Amino acid sequence: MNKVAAPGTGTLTIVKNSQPDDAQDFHFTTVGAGLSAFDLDDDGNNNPLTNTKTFTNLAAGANVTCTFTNVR
Ligand SMILES: [Ca+2]
Ligand SMILES: [Ca+2]
Repeated sequence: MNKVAAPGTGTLTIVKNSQPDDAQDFHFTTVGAGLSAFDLDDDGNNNPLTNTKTFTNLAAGANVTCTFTNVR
């Protein structure tokens, strides 16, 4: 089944690129319809976390905010 985004929607991708790569987890909080909190790390593998998060079908023109906290 093909999924086609509804007209007038957008996609947001957040990429965490730590220097150097590290297993540190970064917790992101969000403000905006269609978003929810998530965690990323950048240790070079996907287990269990990836370094990217994508939200789709976001309303056009909506303001969104993503904030991360470094707990180290
Ligand atoms: Ca990196
Ligand atoms: Ca990882």
